[in-house]
Amino acid sequence: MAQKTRLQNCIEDLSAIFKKYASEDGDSETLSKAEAKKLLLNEMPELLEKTSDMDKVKEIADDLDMDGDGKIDFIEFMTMVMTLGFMCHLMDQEEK
Ligand SMILES: [Ca+2]
Repeated sequence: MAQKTRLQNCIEDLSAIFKKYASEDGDSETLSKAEAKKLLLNEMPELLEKTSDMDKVKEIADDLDMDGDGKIDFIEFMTMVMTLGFMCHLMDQEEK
């Protein structure tokens, strides 16, 4: 098999990160609010550095649940990743 590209590895990593946190309770297909909070705190520490109060973390976790079913599915997680990627891209451009 051909060696995986960086993009392929990135996509696999995203899926693995989602699974890692989603699997902490019985349902590995979705993140509970507690799992989402843990993911944000562990994986996006710089994002949350300035907003260290837990209310803000809860607010972000609530915002991720776009359909309001109380859980964050993979599509909702990927929407967050896409938004963060877009924000990083904009910040990079501003620095130039
Ligand atoms: Ca949801």
